[in-house]
Amino acid sequence: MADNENCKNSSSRKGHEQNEQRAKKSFNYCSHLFVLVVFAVGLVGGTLIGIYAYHGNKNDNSCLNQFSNGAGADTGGSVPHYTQIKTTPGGPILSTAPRTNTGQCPNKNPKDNTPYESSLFAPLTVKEMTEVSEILWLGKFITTVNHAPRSLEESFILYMYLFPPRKEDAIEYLYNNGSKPGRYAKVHIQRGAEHVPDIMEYKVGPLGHPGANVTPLTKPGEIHFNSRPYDGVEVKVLDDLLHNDMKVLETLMRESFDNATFPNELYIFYYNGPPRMTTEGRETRFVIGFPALEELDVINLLPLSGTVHNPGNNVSDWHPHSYYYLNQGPYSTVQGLVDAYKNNTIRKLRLPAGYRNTLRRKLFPEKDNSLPLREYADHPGARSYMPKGPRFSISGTNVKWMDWSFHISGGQLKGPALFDIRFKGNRIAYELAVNDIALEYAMDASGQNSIIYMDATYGIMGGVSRTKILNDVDCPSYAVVFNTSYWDSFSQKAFDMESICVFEADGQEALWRHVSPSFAGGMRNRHLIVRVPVVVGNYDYTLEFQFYLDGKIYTMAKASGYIQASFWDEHNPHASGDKTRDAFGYRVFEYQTGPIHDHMFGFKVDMDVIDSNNSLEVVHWKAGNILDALRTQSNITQVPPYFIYNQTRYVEYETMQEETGFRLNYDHQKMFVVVNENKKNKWGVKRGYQIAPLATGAQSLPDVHPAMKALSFTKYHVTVTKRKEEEPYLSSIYDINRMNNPKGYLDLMLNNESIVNEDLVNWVTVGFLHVPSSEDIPMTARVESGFLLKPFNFFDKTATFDMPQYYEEQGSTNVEHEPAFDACVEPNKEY
Ligand SMILES: *[C@@H]1O[C@H](CO)[C@@H](O)[C@H](O)[C@H]1NC(C)=O
Ligand SMILES: *[C@@H]1O[C@H](CO)[C@@H](O)[C@H](O)[C@H]1NC(C)=O
Ligand SMILES: *[C@@H]1O[C@H](CO)[C@@H](O)[C@H](O)[C@H]1NC(C)=O
Ligand SMILES: *[C@@H]1O[C@H](CO)[C@@H](O)[C@H](O)[C@H]1NC(C)=O
Ligand SMILES: *[C@@H]1O[C@H](CO)[C@@H](O)[C@H](O)[C@H]1NC(C)=O
Ligand SMILES: *[C@@H]1O[C@H](CO)[C@@H](O)[C@H](O)[C@H]1NC(C)=O
Ligand SMILES: *[C@@H]1O[C@H](CO)[C@@H](O)[C@H](O)[C@H]1NC(C)=O
Ligand SMILES: *[C@@H]1O[C@H](CO)[C@@H](O)[C@H](O)[C@H]1NC(C)=O
Ligand SMILES: *[C@@H]1O[C@H](CO)[C@@H](O)[C@H](O)[C@H]1NC(C)=O
Ligand SMILES: [Cu+2]
Repeated sequence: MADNENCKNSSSRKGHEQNEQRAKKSFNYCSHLFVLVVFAVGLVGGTLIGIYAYHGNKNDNSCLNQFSNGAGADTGGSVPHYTQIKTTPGGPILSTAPRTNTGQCPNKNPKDNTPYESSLFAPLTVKEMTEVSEILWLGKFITTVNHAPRSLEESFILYMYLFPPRKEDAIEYLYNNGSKPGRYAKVHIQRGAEHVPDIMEYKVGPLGHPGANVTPLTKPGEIHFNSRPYDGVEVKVLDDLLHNDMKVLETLMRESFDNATFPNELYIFYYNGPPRMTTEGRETRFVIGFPALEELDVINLLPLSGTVHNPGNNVSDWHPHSYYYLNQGPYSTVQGLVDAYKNNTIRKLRLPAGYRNTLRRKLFPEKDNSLPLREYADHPGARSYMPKGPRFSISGTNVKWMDWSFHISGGQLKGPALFDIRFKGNRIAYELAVNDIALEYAMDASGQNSIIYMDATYGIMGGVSRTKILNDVDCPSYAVVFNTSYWDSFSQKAFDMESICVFEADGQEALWRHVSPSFAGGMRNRHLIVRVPVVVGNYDYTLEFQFYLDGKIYTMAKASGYIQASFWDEHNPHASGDKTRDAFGYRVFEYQTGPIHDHMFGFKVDMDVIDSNNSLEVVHWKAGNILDALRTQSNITQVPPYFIYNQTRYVEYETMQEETGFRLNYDHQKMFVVVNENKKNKWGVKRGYQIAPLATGAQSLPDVHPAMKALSFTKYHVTVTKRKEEEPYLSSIYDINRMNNPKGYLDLMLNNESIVNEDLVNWVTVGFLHVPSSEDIPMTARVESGFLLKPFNFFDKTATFDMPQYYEEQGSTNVEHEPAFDACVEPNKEY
């Protein structure tokens, strides 16, 4: 039973930690189960918040039935009750008597049993991925292994994900009774078995039918082998290659790093991208670190680094070089470094004895039992649940809620995507998709300076990244959880992981309100959330889409997790006098500098305002003198006398003629509105949706920086292009590894094509700058960025007045309320 799952004693999880002098005080995870519900205010329906009277003994480890009436229930004088509300005839009728019905709330699974594959845009399933791998192995002999590849001389599947149908075909099927497009996979093959190794991409399908086609999407040799992303197979080869050097370093490591040895107490971190500018070379930088927290611990990186020359797949050509120790080097061989170390010609580091054993206690995100508990912190906090069961429904991966509908999609590289977003019967967007997440670091550390990550290269939703929904942390326990699948190149198998949750959120604030002497009205801001918490190495990104009752869509990206640190060197010659900060960041922990970097989230926003025939209007927010303002519309020559000042704000409307990239600039503010010239609202105005970036940062590197082509999506906040099937994404997963000759970057799409009355895509990039501070240790607490899609003359009026709401006229019986509900107890999730 689920309850028992929750009753684990936290100490058992870390029972293996013998060397820690920490109080093994056990926490009872059950305490939130001993509850009694008291409804505070009865005005609300739909999802409501319950206030729980705490009734648990935190030292009591037994787990009683949450819902047993009487036994263990201490009413403490609190009887669940409603406050009375008045109703209009035909509206909800509530009795004035206190309610005593505290039975379990109705609970049904909003998700039916329709298989994912029957949804047009569903992410590929494990079954489909397995089918693809069998076709490529048995049917076509494109791969040379169907199990874990042991060398780079094999041809194997790197990644695969849904190849979405052509938009034209999908629209025909969805809107015009066209035939249903088949399901196809896009597959990336690392062809190490070829005479000249390369990467190939294929389209495979239709899946689920005999006789699927395998269509090459690239030409042999077109994608250079050296521009491939890192994967587990290569990392294993590199680990083996460096094994001898690590032995040579044993004394240096023991003396410097608190008696640590490789590979038990030290590990090699490789992902300090990019490998080099050109595809002719592949130079992989590595840094030694303590795996104190996890396999990929990037907080405890140490000042020992090197580079492996590793182009191609002939490993006997590979060799390490450019060793650095405390930024002293380069030494072309490990022996060179060891000699210099032994003859005391270089500066040395001595971490204090026992330091390593303190890391877990200091850096794991566990409750610090040396700190006193805050008042009432042992009581469960406020909660939301659904008194009459879910108001949304899910079939396959198609979701419906309150006149909204959309399809959940996505893939392992680019992450989550939504398709065919409709509100009140109108298409709003054809595709709303995460495309890439770029980070650029600056730090004073060998092996790590100028790191650039493009996370889609590693996989945002599978690949290097893994996901798991933390029940009641990421999403409320009543949320529906979706699995998505990813292809694991290391084992050549497909896996499922919990990655997406969908739920109605209790906004707990007004979406709109007004209170006057004669009436009071308001609407609670309930909204539907599709949330995807992914983990790309050290960072956790929560990507989410929020659907509002008035037609707004918020797309948000939130960051948390561990920062990537660089070693804080007490005697850093480049630091200021007090040594607690250098040109790239502050000291944030014992031996850690928090290096500055940014997080830039790139999205594809294929708006279809009613249909695909759209234009982009830019509303320029201006200020100037009265005549300038009026002359934008007429040939007036005299300032009309009623203007009391000479200066005014005004707006100028511009219909963008050609593909353009825009940067936000507070001195010249702009609003971006996608309009449909052929559709007008009741007032004759072109119907539209505004795209409002909620960015706090912008790319600051100049165009001459070597990464700025590959990363050109970070140069703009909004970029409008004509939609093309052959321009599906704003970046390429290979460009970071071929920066001198990138081939799939956003700037390439900007070739002055006309965008008036066309099918448009707006590429939206938002993000923030990160100067880590001590509060980023151990965990960065949520930082966020995003953008808003807002109806803009789309409706004739605010679109919420078909909903039950709160309205009351002074001295009148004209009273409206949200639907009534019976007091009930939050159910166990059964789905
Ligand atoms: C949809 O197409 C099918 C088969 O092509 C046809 O039988 C059916 O009548 C069509 N329905 C509508 C509403 O056009
Ligand atoms: C260092 O570790 C070794 C085992 O690898 C151990 O035998 C030795 O006692 C340790 N030295 C110190 C100073 O802790
Ligand atoms: C691999 O490289 C080594 C050393 O350069 C060379 O002797 C060998 O022939 C190469 N192997 C292949 C298959 O090219
Ligand atoms: C110390 O070793 C380094 C590296 O081998 C060498 O370049 C240097 O000359 C040596 N210095 C002395 C004083 O032996
Ligand atoms: C979802 O994925 C998890 C993790 O692999 C697995 O345990 C679970 O059975 C999957 N659920 C479904 C419905 O496939
Ligand atoms: C303003 O005057 C110019 C030339 O006199 C004329 O071509 C134009 O149509 C006028 N515009 C408006 C808005 O009246
Ligand atoms: C406003 O503009 C008028 C006409 O250009 C000018 O005569 C007057 O001095 C201005 N007033 C101020 C306060 O600048
Ligand atoms: C697009 O137009 C701009 C300005 O007219 C010009 O500088 C640029 O070269 C053009 N780009 C292409 C790809 O034609
Ligand atoms: C788009 O709208 C314009 C303006 O009404 C019209 O001329 C054009 O034919 C439309 N294009 C399509 C593809 O419907
Ligand atoms: Cu950060």
